[in-house]
Amino acid sequence: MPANGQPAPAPAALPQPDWGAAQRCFDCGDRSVELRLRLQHPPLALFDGLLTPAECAQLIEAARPRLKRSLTVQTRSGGSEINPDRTSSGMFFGRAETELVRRLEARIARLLRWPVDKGEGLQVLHYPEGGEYKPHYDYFDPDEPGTPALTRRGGQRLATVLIYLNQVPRGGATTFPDLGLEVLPHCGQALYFAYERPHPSTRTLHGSAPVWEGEKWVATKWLREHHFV
Ligand code: PD2
Ligand code: ZN
Repeated sequence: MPANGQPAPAPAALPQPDWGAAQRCFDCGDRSVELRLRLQHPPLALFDGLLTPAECAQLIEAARPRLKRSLTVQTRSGGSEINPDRTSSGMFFGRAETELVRRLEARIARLLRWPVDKGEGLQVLHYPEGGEYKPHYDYFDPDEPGTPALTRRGGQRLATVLIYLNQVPRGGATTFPDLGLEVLPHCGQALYFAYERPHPSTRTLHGSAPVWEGEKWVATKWLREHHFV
């Protein structure tokens, strides 16, 4: 809640698919994805086939040599820090850094009707056995002193797209404690959810459950209010 006690206003629009035609398949430009699950509050959907298995493998191999222990946003300063709640490694691609990244960004932009330039660079995460990410919100908390520094580059985060790059034999689900929902990683599937204001009432608390067997690879795309530099 901002200092005046009023909740942050909802943005005029959110990244979201066109639900109007109640269709099963959604056009992403060079391919289409199939809707598997949809929730209305929060806006959340699981799509099959955003990436092919070969594209998932290609993204993993491009990311692998650049992985570093994941940091999280330091909410006080707007910087970043190692966080024991997040035991993964990760890396960021620049926007359109490779042909595959550019294709994936174009698919997400078409599916969610949100311009590519309002997206952060794609992040790829690797969780080894035992790796997890404790529940958190992806938006920047308006009450934290570091938030103005974080939102200067493109405003608030409005939506998250998680793209699963492999199958995990046991564990590694994306969990939503307030919804009682667990999504098991499935290669090429994309989980989308949006938050109309930076507030827990959006019920978008989510985390990555510990990997019990094998490893987990996932890509994250965050969509912003404004042009992200
Ligand atoms: O890897 C996941 O399932 C996951 C869960 C929660 C990723 C993120 N958050 C994230 O990258 O913010
Ligand atoms: Zn998250």
